[in-house]
Amino acid sequence: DGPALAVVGVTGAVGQEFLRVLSDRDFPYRSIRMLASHRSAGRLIPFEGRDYVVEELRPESFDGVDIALFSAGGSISKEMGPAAVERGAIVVDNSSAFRMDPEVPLVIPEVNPDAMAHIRLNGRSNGALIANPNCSTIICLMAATPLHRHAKVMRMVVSTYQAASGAGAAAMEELELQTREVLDGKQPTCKIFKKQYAFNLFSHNAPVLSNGYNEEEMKMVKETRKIWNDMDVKVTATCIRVPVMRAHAESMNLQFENPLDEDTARQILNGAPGVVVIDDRTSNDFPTPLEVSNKDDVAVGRIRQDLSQDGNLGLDIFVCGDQIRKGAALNAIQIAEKLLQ
Ligand code: 11C
Repeated sequence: DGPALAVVGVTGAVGQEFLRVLSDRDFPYRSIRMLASHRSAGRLIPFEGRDYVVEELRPESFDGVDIALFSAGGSISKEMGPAAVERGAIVVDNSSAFRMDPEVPLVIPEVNPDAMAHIRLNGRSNGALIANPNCSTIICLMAATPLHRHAKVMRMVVSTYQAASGAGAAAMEELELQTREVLDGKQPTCKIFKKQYAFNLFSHNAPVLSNGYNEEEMKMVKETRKIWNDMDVKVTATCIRVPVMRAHAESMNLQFENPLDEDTARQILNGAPGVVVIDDRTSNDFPTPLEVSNKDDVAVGRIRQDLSQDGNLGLDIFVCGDQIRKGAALNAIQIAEKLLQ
């Protein structure tokens, strides 16, 4: 029993993670369609004891589908998302295609579930779009929101250390290959990124805009305002790609309207759903990307008062979260779970 599902982009890194998360969480479904481009059509995907044939994605693929989980890039979402909605499916889209559309809720279930409260899975012909935020935004707001609720964030300065997975499975392969090549004294193969990635880091590969920020940085600015429904919150970000496989890290400086001391902040974060605190100063034990890889929770540490701000009005924190899981697939499936409630 349960809804009829479709997974769009099932052969990609996030598509494969959709399947793992559905299984891990015993998500109920009565049928599941595995959809991808013409190139992948015909491949067999084993899932929960059955082999599924990957079907080529077409508008008709959504006939009879209740929930469609999309992760096949923005242009596929723009083309096929509306086709799925017309056929009555609720699309949970992992791309940036619809995030800033005022009609489309942009949801982190722990943060703003009310934004999707009007969307219900009740029978057919109720198509709708729900957008999954950018991974860096999700990981940032998982930690910042509980503190924001308590003391109201006025300004946030974020620096990211982003993993290969954010650029897809091919980028993860490139990192592995380059690491071997460099250790073997060979010239590293640069296909996805223009610069050597292994043993290096560089500014995020998203296009740089006329204001000097890149698109990834501006996503953090705009998506935060929409998710918090606070057009006044000031966010400035610097996004960096680091040679880590699948979890992003972020250093965040928060400036509050009301005082918040570090012990209270630690307590708040300890009680926040989807957040785990790793903050042991004595043994210098703080979150790392490896420790959160393949995990659901976002880890927070280095929780300390910002000494440059008087009156306990600032905090510094360091956050790590699995980009493919909470940054993408898990968040989308938590949205789908809300639809079932
Ligand atoms: C990254 N956040 O880590 C990016 C990738 O808008 O969903 C995902 C881009 C997006 O590189």
